[in-house]
Amino acid sequence: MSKLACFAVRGVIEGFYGTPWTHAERLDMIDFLHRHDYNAYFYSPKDDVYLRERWMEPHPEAAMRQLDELIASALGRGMQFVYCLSPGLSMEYASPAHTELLLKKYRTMYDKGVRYFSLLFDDIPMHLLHERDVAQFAHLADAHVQTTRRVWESMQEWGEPVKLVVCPTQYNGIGKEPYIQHLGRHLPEEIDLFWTGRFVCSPYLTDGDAVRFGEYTGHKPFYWDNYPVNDLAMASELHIGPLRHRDPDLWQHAAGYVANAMSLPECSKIPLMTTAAYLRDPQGYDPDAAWKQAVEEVAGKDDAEAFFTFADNVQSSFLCEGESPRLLEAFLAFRFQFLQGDRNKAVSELTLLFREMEQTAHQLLGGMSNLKLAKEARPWIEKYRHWAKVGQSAVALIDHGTSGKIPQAAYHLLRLKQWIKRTERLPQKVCGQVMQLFVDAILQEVRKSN
Ligand code: 14T
Repeated sequence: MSKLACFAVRGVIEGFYGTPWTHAERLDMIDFLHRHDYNAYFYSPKDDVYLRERWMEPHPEAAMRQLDELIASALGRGMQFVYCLSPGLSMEYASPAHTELLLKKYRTMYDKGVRYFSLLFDDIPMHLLHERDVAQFAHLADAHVQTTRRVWESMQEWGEPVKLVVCPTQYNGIGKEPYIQHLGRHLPEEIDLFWTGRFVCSPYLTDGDAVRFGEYTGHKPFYWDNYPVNDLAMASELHIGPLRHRDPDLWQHAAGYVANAMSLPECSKIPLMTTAAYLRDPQGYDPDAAWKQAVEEVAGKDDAEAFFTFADNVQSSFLCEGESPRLLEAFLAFRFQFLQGDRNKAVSELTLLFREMEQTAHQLLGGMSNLKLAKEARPWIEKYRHWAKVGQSAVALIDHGTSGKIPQAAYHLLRLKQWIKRTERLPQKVCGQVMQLFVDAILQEVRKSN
């Protein structure tokens, strides 16, 4: 591992909305992260109420025992366990009592050996909510500066050195917005600031943006990369494609990097392995090569090929616009063959392709060696199987419809419509627009010939 060309902090954050990982999943993930050269796990599930809504209250005893185990597991591997609190929904920044409560929660973790903390102000209103805060602070950034400074100063008195990273309320943009400039310029340099780049989910993370952020805030950005997370409006997408478009020089201008994962931990491992490859060697990173390797490791040797065939149709996200490249190529070849060349050959090749697609789906649904991966990906594989059925009916339709076999064509048209209806009921995004385009083209061709 080229230790020099590297992000100092390389982490994964459990920072999504939705079902948090189970304790067993977390332990497994910490081990996975360690094996892939990550050095930090950020504990911040949005749905652990004791981190957000009920941030003032101590974790229940059972949860505390599990936290003990997670901390031991991370520290035992030489990794950081980062304890994150999100008090912004209810905290009165002007209240010394609230600041004390916040510090008490951090201190409990400090006493357990945690030395890395995060204070999150994301996803709250951009203005002050409490009357006393409005009276005491010039604006939200002012309140966040004062609170953070107080927390930081108290932590300094605890003895051992600690790290603190803050998530600003405005965590994306160009880095010169008034809120983030004020926050950055009034916080000590040692405190890091999270930044998701230009957007919440940024298609590109560039060194130019990182440098600008640094110039205007006085802090190198700590990248919070919202990939592979698939919560909220992205829930129908399964983000198993490789990390893309992160500048090879980003690490030089960044304080750290953390990937926000999906609530599906086993599926997350595929993109997270590609991210590990990027973090290990940003210059030499090859997304497609890393992806292939990741699928081989996570799906296992026996299922890798089938899973990869499937995954080729489940890569679209804000990182990657194109979908189903191999399928699309096959359609284009089919159209050419069908119109200009050997019609029968065109039909039989595409029939075979859709049969293989169905077989692939069956293999994955029937018995993958990685049961957990199979279970998590199941709804998307089901959708894939449905598209295979749509494809088979569509090819049968065009075959009969353009050769004058009207009764057979009518039968396959009916079947096609049934399968389309069933397929449309499944919300999972698979094959993007590619299958729809294909079906539309077929229907048009059949109409033409009648
Ligand atoms: F803290 C931030 F950097 C951040 O990204 N916060 C949340 C994050 O926890 C969530 O998983 C992620 C992806 O959906 O985006 C942020 O949450 C949002 C962002 C929005 F713009 C939730 C709703 C939004 F409209």
